[in-house]
Amino acid sequence: MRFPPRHSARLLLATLLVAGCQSTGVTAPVASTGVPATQAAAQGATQAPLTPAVAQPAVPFPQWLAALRTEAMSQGIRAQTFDRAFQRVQLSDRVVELDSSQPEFTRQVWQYLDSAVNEKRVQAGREKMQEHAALLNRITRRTGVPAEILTAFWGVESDFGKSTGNFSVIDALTTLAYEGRRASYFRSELLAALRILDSGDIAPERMTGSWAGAMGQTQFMPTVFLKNAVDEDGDSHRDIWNSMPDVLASTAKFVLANGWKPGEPWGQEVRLPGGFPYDQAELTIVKPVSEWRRMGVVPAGGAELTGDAPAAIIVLAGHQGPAFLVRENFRAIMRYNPSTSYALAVALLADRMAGRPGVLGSWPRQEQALSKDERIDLQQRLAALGLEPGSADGIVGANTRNAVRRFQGSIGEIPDGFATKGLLERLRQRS
Ligand SMILES: [Ca+2]
Repeated sequence: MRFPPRHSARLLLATLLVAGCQSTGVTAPVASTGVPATQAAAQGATQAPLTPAVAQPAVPFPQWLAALRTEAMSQGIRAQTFDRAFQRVQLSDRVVELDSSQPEFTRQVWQYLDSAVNEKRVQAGREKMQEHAALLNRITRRTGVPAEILTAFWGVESDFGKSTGNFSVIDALTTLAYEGRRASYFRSELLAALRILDSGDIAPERMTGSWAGAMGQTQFMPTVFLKNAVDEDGDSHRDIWNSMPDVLASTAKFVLANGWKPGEPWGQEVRLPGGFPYDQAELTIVKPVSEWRRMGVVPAGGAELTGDAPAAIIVLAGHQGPAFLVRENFRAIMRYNPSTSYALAVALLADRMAGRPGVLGSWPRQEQALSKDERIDLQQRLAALGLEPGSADGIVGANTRNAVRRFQGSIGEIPDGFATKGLLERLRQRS
């Protein structure tokens, strides 16, 4: 079984900024408020010293803008559209600051889930599902994406439209394309934003989003918008800022494009047997459900796993925390935002809104997150012992987790790969 990589809703910047969120499950990259991951990561960094922007613009801004205009014209964007969009363009110091800051501390997964999937949001989500029941039913009948999944994306992305970001998308993308660290990526997004303006979907002054250009209630980047935004209410505008039919139908289209399989669950919480081989608990290790069943994995709240679908087991906070069996639809959620914590938030919020139970296991809440310096120290000490944690970048990914497992195994601990303060202490005593 393979889960092919696809284009994700937002830039990989999110992944880079938030300490290895891609598959670590150790950190929680997205803000509770539904602020996009990119913005959230930077917000978490307000205590950290800011480093200067990496890229220094090579050409003066007017010259750069003239070249962009030529390029836009050559792509068929109308001069009128371009000139109106840039009439009042302003480079944003705040955007540069957010782009160049690195979070010093990341939240533990349960801290993130406490805010992303709390009782208040579950209740708000249930009310939204009732309010938009007819619309959701229509989209679900057509696409096969469950109403609670669509509503959960809406809740986690923008807190049901309350938190969509107030940056001018043109200002933000222009700043990042001109002097950001990933200029060519943002230049493409800026040109895509101009195509959206050219098609008349939204006026430039109403095109708002996060500091990184994630737009509207779905937090689509402009290239994602061009492929997936839908005019569901038939007014000839794809309006993910103000039209609920457009917001939910666009979400459904994107979720389907990301590989959502109608009729299948995202997965479920499970209990692992004593002696479970924790080196198998990685998103990349996929086995049929029947194989996990043979290994003694059982549903957290039920009797026996059923079926034969391909699935992985993930353990986001070590053997003391809950475990989840995740199927292909979990990967589809991750293509919206490549983070296990994010995907779990969407999945659990959907479950709760649909009346299914939340997490039954308990998180090891006494464990404090490692700081960036501590994560680097951990990696350097693992490397010194020849345990191959990968580069000492402070990002706890699969390599670091595997090195932690080797160290845990060597001192007789359960090799769950969870990097705790206690583990770092034991490592320090040995090196
Ligand atoms: Ca519309």
